[in-house]
Order: sequence, then C-alpha cells, then structure tokens
Amino acid sequence: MIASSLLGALAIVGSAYGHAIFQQLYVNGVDQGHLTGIRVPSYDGPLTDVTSFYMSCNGGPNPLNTACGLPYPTTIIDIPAGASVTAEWHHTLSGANPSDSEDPIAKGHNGPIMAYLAKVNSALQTDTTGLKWFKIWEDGLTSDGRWAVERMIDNKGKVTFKIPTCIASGNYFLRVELIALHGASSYPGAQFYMECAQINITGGGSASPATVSIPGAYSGSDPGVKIKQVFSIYYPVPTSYTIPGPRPFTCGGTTDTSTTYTPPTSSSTTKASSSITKASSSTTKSSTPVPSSTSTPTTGGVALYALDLRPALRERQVCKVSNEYYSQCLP
Ligand SMILES: [Cu+2]
Repeated sequence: MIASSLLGALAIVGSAYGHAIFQQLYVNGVDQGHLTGIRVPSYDGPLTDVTSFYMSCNGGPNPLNTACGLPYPTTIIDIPAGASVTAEWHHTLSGANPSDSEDPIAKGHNGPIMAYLAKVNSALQTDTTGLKWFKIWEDGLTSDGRWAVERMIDNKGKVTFKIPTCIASGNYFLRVELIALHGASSYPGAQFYMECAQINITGGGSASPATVSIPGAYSGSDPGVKIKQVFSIYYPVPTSYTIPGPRPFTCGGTTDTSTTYTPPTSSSTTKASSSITKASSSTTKSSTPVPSSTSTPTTGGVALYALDLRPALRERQVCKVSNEYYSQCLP
C-alpha cells in the first residue's frame, strides 16, 4: 500500500510494517465519517525525532495528503463539551480490514495512546506553528501488564475518552497520538504516530488549561521515550511506564485515583505544574453515558471516492520534501 515512488523519494525510517493512522471520529457514539475532518498522511509511517516540527500534526516524512495536491479537510466536527469521543485507528487509510493481521496495528507495537487539544482561531487553518497543547487523556501500561495499544487492538482500533466540560468553546485541533516502543531501547527509536482532527467544542466553560509546545513537550531522554531495555517491554512484564508529556488536564484539577498506570515519580515536563493533575484516566464522574467498548458504532456512508482518489494520486505523484516546512509534489 505504500507507493513505490514515495519510497524512492523519502528516507523511510524503521520497519515499513504494521503502522497505523487515526482516521475516524465518533462523538457520543455517532460516526462522523471515514477520513472526515482529520488531516491524514499519505504514508502510515512513524516519526521518531521528538524535536520535529511535524510532531504536532504529522507531515514531513509522512506527507499529509495535502502535500500531494489534495485539499485540507473542509469539515469541522462539532463536539459538545463533556462528550465522549472515540478515535479509530487502522493500518491503512482503507479502514477496517479483518483479513489484515496488522490491522488496526501490528501486534508488538506496544505503547501508550493519548489525546491532546490545541485552541485555534479556525480549525481549517493550515498553519500548525506554535500551537499550545494540553493533554486530555492518556492510557499507558496497566497493572496487569497490558498496554493501551493492546486494548485498542481488542477494541478493533477504537479508543474512547472525554472532552473536558470546563474548557472554552471554539475551534481546536484534536491530536491523538500512539507511541510504539519496540525500538525504544535507543533514541531515536520509539515510533510516534499522530493525526489531528478539526473540531469545534460547544457549550464549554472558561477554564484555561496549562499548555505545552509540541515539539517541546518530549525529550529523547524521557523515560517513556527511551526505555532502558527494549525487551523489558515484553519480558519480564514491566510493572510501570512513564507516559511522556504532562498529565491530563481535568476540570477542577481533581485527581482521579482510579488511575490504572503507575504515575511518574518525577514530572518530566514542564510548564504544566499547577493546573495539571497527577493522575490520568478520564473515567469519570459525569452522568453522560459512555459507549461501552463493545458497542461498535456503525460505519455507514464511507467516503469511497476518497479511497479511490487518494491511492491514484499517490501513484501519480511524488511528494518531495524540500525542507521541514515545504513539500513539493511532482507528477
Ligand atoms: Cu510500525
């Protein structure tokens, strides 16, 4: 599924197998459409340089479809504050494929999954420079030795979290990120996968969470980015893992003691401090029903034209990255 022209033009880092793309969003269980409102790349590979500009919303080594002449998504997905949001990952842009053993992601890509928001003037703006992010959810390693990625595979690519009730209404980028740690014994080695959805939060409040920059929030020496012994993520079964970045923002700064991973002993990031709490897991005290992980939202109305168009474009064009900020598409 990788265009050979891309392989020729770009340096591909790491294994070409089993990568994943966040490509579909559900709001309170309602499908918002495949590839709708999400800036997806034309290649499903990882980033490994935590200082890269593209750590925010992907691109560069994995050119966004926009780098190949396709327009940015024109949809902004409305999400009520407090809503339950489900992000769906798959191996390729074709979506769910039960016959692909590496869908939604190859086993062995164990690691954490997390979600961040950045307030923007317009979720249609193309510029992702200087965004200020706050984390709203994270899932790492639970005490049973299982990883967020394993739970995501169990749920056929879906991860579900809540939008905080108290944050300001308006346009945001929703950045959902997965880190695969199988190569994390050295740096660069950990594989970062992320896409940004264009959203509009309605009915919010007035909280202004502390923010971090991306790149900036992670360092190559973070204990969650460079793991001392790579095999320790498989055997012996690890007992704790420090998820990179700040702890998720929660309204009122309350700490959810039902957190299921071992919190870091030293806060590795940042400007976070005061209003970012020490624990994770946004499972919750709200009365809004959360769709259970087994209630699979239906996926009607797949935008087939997009699936047909994009591979064709990928084969016709070469996306040549001139520098960090510019990619050129050659016929
Ligand atoms: Cu991979």
